[in-house]
Amino acid sequence: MKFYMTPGSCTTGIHILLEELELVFEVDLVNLLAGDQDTAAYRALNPKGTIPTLVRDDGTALTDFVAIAWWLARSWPKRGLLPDDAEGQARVLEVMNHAVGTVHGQGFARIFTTDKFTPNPADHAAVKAQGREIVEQGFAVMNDVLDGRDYAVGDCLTIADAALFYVEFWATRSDIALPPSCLAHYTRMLTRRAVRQVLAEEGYRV
Ligand SMILES: N[C@@H](CCC(=O)N[C@@H](CS)C(=O)NCC(=O)O)C(=O)O
Repeated sequence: MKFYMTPGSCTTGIHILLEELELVFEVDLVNLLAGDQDTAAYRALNPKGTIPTLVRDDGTALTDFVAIAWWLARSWPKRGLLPDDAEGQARVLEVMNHAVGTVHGQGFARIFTTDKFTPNPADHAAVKAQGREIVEQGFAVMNDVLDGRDYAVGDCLTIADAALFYVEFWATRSDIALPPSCLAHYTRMLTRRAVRQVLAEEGYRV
């Protein structure tokens, strides 16, 4: 498989899942600042011009964090990255959509890519502040969810934890304080071999 990723981006979450599953894959680094995601070759794989993209062994490309994570968990079910029951699976989706759609897509996106939300530089500070508020509210919700449990939906790692981890990682690097249960989750994730390996490979010392 070929994994299109950018160190320190949302693709870190998928990178962790690939390592947790001990899969063999090649990496293709996408330089977002240089506009690699807008080249014709990349758009042919992923017309949305986003990362992550995963090209599978049959040559087909899969895009979107939640879709890729779900496909990985379903394709290697013995690793148990997705609960068997409908309730557990729904809870996984609930956390993932919150982390990827709200905390990242609505919150951090306003902070990191402010100009996509307003054409007016005079509004940038307000948009960033709004993003920060969304992120903080998003973690407050997750803090209650995580209360009394080791991982996002119970005692075992699931694909939801990879989504939650990358937004927690961004918070620690953006001077946004994680509430206690999110910080405990983040710290627990950092004890995992796969997580440490991925961060080291992506150039981070934690
Ligand atoms: N909802 C999509 C979007 C992911 C996303 O926003 N990725 C960012 C990087 S973290 C991106 O591709 N940005 C492209 C750009 O800024 O042009 C997904 O889950 O894959």
